[in-house]
Amino acid sequence: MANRSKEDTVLEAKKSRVKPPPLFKVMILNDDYTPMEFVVLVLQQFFSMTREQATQIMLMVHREGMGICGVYPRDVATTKVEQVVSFSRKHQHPLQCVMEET
Ligand code: TYC
Repeated sequence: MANRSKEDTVLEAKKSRVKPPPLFKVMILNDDYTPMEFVVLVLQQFFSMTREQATQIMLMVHREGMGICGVYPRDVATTKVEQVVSFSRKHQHPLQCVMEET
């Protein structure tokens, strides 16, 4: 090996033994009390949606009962849920936000 040229070396692909990190869906749930405008604001503020996207998702959740706001690694999803719940309680709205592994 000491005097073998670099061109003779074959690099074989090695199977990775690590799984990709799990991803989590962050979802909001419908309720009868949180104002539609507040939900639109939350989606714009915490999920970087345009007003149009946020309005579409809010109306979908209003009709269907729940909807996905985004998909993230565990720590990011956890932070989103905490931010939405804390902001909603601060404004005295019961909006629920949960996460679930994909
Ligand atoms: N259903 C609420 C209303 O009629 C609006 C709403 C939409 C609340 C989506 C929560 O996740 C929600 N004011």
